[in-house]
Amino acid sequence: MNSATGSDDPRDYLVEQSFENYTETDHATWRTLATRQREILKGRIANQFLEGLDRLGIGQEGIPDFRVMNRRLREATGWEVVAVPGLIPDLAFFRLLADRKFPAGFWIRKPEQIDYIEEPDIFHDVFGHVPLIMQPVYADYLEAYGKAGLVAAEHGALKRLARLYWYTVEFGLAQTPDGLRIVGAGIASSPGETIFALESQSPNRVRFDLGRVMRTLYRIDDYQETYFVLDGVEAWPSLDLDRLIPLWQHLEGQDDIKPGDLQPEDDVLAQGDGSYHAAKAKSAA
Ligand code: HBI
Ligand code: FE
Repeated sequence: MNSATGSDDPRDYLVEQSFENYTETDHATWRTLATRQREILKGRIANQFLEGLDRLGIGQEGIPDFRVMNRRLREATGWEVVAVPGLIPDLAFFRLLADRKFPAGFWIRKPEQIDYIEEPDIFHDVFGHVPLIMQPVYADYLEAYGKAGLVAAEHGALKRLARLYWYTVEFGLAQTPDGLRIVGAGIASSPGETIFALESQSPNRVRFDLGRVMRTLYRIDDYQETYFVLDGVEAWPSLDLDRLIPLWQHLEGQDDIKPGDLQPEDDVLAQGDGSYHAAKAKSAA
């Protein structure tokens, strides 16, 4: 993620959602996206995510009003969503999470950008991220992530935290009794990646390991070459600082791992054939 640079004080970025200012076109864009995603996510997303959507009342009616949604969220886990204009600097982001506040872009993509946007909008941030924050274990993980981020900044370990977020919160998969399921918001808000992450022969699917993930580079421009798989929808890694600080020290001597590379110690659930990215590289050459 290319985060913004600027003040580390989250208050400098908070804005009103200004719910009244959305146009009928904006609500229609939300409905199109939400209807399509709900359909495609059936049997592919963790049940807890669908439950979260229902309990939040995030549906096909249109863009959710944060004032209404936050009442349900506060009641469930003590979290709330706050509106921001876009990406904010890492430290401001961590401070909000540590305080159980999730920053969400308030704007929605234009109809002509329906399938691809560069910066996260309200559909990605709210539809993709907020349903799981209704789950106490996930809510605790995100708070711990924010707190760990503040410490990482003092240990030169910000890139470790960014990779962890990427491969869990954004692009995580989880093993469940019903099979492999999506838990990452970046996947859950993208129809193409919903199918690709679970069904394509191309990417690797590797059992989650905290140190391994913190060494792994990621791509922000396309589908992932490797997905990491948690042992369950509630099996978010523990982020105790007593464990993280020695881990970061240990990782300092180790090379980064390229997005598509496998390691001898990996627990490989499915080795990808890399065909998707190979074809793209060829057509670009
Ligand atoms: N800002 N609004 C917003 N949303 C994010 O997901 C976000 C951010 N700033 C920084 C950031 N993510 C990541 O780079 C951190 O997890 C490291
Ligand atoms: Fe996101």
